[in-house]
Amino acid sequence: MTTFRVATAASFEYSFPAGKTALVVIDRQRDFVEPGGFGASFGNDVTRLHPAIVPSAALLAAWRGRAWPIVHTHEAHLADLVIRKPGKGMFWSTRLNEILHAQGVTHLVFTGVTIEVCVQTSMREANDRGYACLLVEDGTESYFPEFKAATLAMIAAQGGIVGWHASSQAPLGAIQRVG
Ligand code: TIU
Repeated sequence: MTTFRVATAASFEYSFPAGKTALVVIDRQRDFVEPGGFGASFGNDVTRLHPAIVPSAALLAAWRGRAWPIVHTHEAHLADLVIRKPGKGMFWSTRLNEILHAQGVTHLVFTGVTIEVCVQTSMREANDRGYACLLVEDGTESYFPEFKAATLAMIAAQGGIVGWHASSQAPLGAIQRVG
């Protein structure tokens, strides 16, 4: 099995196996990135999330082109809270862990919004379940720049206590070099 190496990841090299690494796109929903939605209802500047869209799309194209696993989550709430991803983390009250295990997925590459809420919670849940996780720095965003900086710093601190982070060009470049 081909293994791709991301030498520039923080806080040390991350490597991921072809076909066993799922690309995760957390809650890339109009509710968070467009005027009139949930995010805007709190007075947030939704345009702050827009830079994450193109890098995330580039990774999606790479994963789709190779038929590798992709996870799109969708935050949705009904009165009974049983539907899709009802919480902040993608594993709580979903069948995702079973689905990933059935496909032999061991590594997760994270994009989506927002970094300090659903992305970070999902990555922490994944780390606790034994997945090796890379957060794509330019494929995720926050309404609050200081929260983005803090999240990136805290996940890679203490020897990568939650996982790794790198720019989208790092995994894309690794994939393109190997083919
Ligand atoms: N998907 C996600 O992060 N849900 C949120 O509610 N995020 C906020 O930043 N509010």
